[in-house]
Amino acid sequence: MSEIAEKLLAGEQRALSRLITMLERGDPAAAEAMKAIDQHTGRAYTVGITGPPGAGKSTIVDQLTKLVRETGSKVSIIAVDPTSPFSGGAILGDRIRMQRHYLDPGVFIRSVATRGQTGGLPRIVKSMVRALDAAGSDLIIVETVGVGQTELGIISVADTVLVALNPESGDAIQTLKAGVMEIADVFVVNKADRDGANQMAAAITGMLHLAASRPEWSPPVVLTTANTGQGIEDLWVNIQSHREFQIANGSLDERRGRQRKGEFLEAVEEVLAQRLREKVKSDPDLSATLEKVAAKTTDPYSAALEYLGSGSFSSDWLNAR
Ligand SMILES: Nc1nc2c(ncn2[C@@H]2O[C@H](COP(=O)(O)OP(=O)(O)OP(=O)(O)O)[C@@H](O)[C@H]2O)c(=O)[nH]1
Ligand SMILES: [Mg+2]
Repeated sequence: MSEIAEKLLAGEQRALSRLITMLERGDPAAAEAMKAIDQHTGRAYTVGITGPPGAGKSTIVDQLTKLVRETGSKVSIIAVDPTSPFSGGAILGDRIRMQRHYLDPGVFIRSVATRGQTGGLPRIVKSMVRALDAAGSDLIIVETVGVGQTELGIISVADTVLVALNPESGDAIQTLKAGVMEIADVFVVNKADRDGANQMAAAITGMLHLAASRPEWSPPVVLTTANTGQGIEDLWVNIQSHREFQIANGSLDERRGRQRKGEFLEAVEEVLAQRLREKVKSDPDLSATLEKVAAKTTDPYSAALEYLGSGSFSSDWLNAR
């Protein structure tokens, strides 16, 4: 077994940090360690939290962490930050929001910058969750911001998805329309100290009745005032209920299996896309086809099918490195 995997499984905090740094750098040795720790994952519970900017997600995470730490459980927090690597605004905000946990050895906090990258959740987040799991975290919380693919991508890693909204957020209905309704396991109406929290909760419940997409689990709507801690215990009780529900009916294993299948397909896509980019540079047949498409000698879609059926696209292409 790789040395770093061995140390990580033995609970060495430094090995965990080192592996995550290796993952961030795309170090090929990280893959070997990930392979070795895979069989040692599945014990941790992963909670995702998403919602519009400023909804209070980090404040909720901070309070949940405080609550769960009181039971002695180890908590890890991954903040997925969509800002550019240069602004660092959200990361700085999170540091202030969660500073009371930075000196606690039972809490691990790491930010992942998406650097404007579009598409689902950065793949590194899934690897990080597995590494944290194998290293002995009991609860892993992943925070993502915004409405879009990254936000919906939280479903690919979380056992329970929390969607945080605010009473005044006029974008709430918009948010719910953007596919978030389908991924939420628990709704959190945060900033319940402001006007309209109950109406907001009722509106969400109404929409859930209309959609009735998952009759077996109706997502509860929890009111919180995260900066005072009000409602956080209730939220934690609802997260645990969802966990127990999924364990009892076997859907947790199913969910995790689906996530792993998705990750496999994503990895295949990623490698194929990478090879295609290399081919565009090096394969004269492909360059000739591209020129024909550009000159309207052939249409793009037929040309693509023809190329895929041609000798150029052979096992040789697939095996190319
Ligand atoms: N009045 C009120 N303010 C709150 C509440 N919860 C959080 N806040 C404040 O709302 C602001 C944003 O909170 P964050 O926790 O940083 O929100 P976030 O959703 O993590 O923000 P981003 O990560 O930047 O999207 C902070 O100033 C918090 O102190 C609440 O329940 N009531
Ligand atoms: Mg935040």
